[in-house]
Amino acid sequence: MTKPRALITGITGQDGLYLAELLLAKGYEVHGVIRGQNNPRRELVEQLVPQVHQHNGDLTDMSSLMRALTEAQPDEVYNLGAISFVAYSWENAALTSDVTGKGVLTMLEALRLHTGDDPGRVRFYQASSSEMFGKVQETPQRETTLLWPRSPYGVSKVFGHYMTINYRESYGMHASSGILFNHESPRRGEEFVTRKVTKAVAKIHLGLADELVLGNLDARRDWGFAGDYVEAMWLMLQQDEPDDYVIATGVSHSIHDLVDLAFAHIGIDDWSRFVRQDERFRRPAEVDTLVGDATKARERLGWEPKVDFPALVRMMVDADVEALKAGWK
Ligand code: NAP
Ligand code: F7E
Repeated sequence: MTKPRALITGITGQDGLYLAELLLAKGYEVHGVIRGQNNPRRELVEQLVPQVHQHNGDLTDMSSLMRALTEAQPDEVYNLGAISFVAYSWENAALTSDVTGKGVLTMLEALRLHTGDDPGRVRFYQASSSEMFGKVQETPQRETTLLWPRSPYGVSKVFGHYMTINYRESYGMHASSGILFNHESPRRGEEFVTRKVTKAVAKIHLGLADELVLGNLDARRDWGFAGDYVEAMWLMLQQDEPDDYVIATGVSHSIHDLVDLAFAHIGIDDWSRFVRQDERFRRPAEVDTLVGDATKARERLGWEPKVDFPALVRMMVDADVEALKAGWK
């Protein structure tokens, strides 16, 4: 029997690596698009998922995507590539729009040309985001909640989200969009708040640092584990009909709660002497609070998160302590 084939953009990122592992375990032949002439994260892919077939490509370069599709001949395409750091998106709004927004159109158009007169033969997943809800118009947020993005990143994701819906409706593509709330792991980039906190706490625990500098401690997020969330991506593409799904835990916590849990795990209850706030880490427009309603995903996909927030924070602190002890970073 021939193996199903998947092509992943953003394979060097947190989700790309977990998704590649999941698909390989399910017996897929996995292909990944990697950008840049000497991308240091290429090694990570070689280390963690050496079976992945690598293709050079960039979301801003349609011919590179067409070439990757021709070489990989995928049954499923997962579009995870993006400039994904919200704070950075204000500093590089045009670049973020080109990659995170227009890059989705470029990928969809490459796929439409690739599939010719049978547009439904390759299934497509778009990595949409809870950042699209921004200044929330309803709580909890669900698939039908009005979108009100608050950053160039959020606006770009809205463009990609509606383009995905438009290609589904215009051309009959099997294109689904996962509106994923924040999901984290020991592989999370160090610029994001969870990993910034767990790495600093691990350093403080080992006597390698004595300060953690943060921005807004009052913002609230619905945080889940990335390993659980990539399963939902795969489930969406196994449905007969394409659709859009919110993926979330339904529980929200503040940055303050995150810091509490991380320090408690190393035995520190009063962390005030270690934590300083700095305006530098505040955003021009904040998304104050997010919490998702994943009822549709639970009912139609049978998806549920397995790791809760306290367990996730402990997992991340432990992984950072172990990595620091082993001298990895
Ligand atoms: P991530 O770790 O930041 O990974 C982003 C990936 O996109 C990296 O592989 C990066 O490659 C790639 N990329 C950047 N610019 C590119 C370009 N011009 N062409 C092709 N690829 C490019 O993000 P993540 O957390 O895994 O998230 C995966 C996707 O889900 C992203 O689209 C993100 O916006 C979205 N999302 C994430 C969350 C979350 O909480 N994690 C929630 C909702 C939605 P390099 O390694 O070369 O930079
Ligand atoms: O910020 C606050 C910050 O950068 C979370 C991306 O994956 O999830 C992510 O976007 C909150 C914000 O993630 C610091 O102001 C306080 O309120 O970890 P973050 P994000 O902006 O929610 C969504 C769903 C995505 O789609 C994105 O791609 O934490 N915060 N102090 C801080 N944030 C950071 N990064 N650093 C701080 O020092």
